Amino acid sequence: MNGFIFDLDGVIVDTAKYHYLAWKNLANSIDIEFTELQNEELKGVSRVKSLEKILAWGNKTISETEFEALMKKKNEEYLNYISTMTSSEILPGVQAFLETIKEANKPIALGSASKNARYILDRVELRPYFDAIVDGNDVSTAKPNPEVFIKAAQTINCQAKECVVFEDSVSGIQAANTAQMYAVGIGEQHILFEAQIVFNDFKSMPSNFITELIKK
Ligand code: B16
Ligand code: MG
Repeated sequence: MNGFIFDLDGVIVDTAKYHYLAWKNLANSIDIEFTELQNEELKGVSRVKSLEKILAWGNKTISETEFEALMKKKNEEYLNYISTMTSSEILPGVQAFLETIKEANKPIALGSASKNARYILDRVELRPYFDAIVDGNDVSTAKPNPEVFIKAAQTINCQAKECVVFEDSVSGIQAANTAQMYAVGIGEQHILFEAQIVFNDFKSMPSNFITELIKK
């Protein structure tokens, strides 16, 4: 593989827990129940689409102005949670894996739906590893549309078929598959079964898998 593309939330850092808290508080403030299971469905989904889904679950219709105000409120609370993040929140094995790719001189890109991606990478001090960052500010369509990964591959001058994508969400795996990239799921096999291969985390990736992936 010649290009290594990483999703952010759920792959590099576990920000899903902060998204969950912020969405739950917001949903409850407008009398909508919000469960951890529903939060699963928001993984990889853009901020706008997430709020649309929550409102649909709660059978609520609101004005455009209210919608904008709720989006702003959710992000302010989320930013508050992530403002204290440090490198201790990098998921197991991620930094060592990034080091190995760097040593192999392969380009690394970020392909995230989040508009806060750059800020988070700075907080956890991983920004220097990335040759390209494509996030929610750079795309007009959300995963499962492959736009974010196609742009990331173009930015690092790699053919789609030479790229591997690391993803924790079903929509992200589908996006990678549509882009004809090699999709590696980070999470649970029964959820991410559409990926070519699934690992619980980077620490459980056998070293021969990594070596083969670099040579592939
Ligand atoms: P923000 P990823 C996604 O990031 C999250 O998984 C998803 O839960 C979130 O709603 C989305 O980013 C937008 O995030 O509100 O920060 O713009 O997994 O694609 O890195
Ligand atoms: Mg994710």
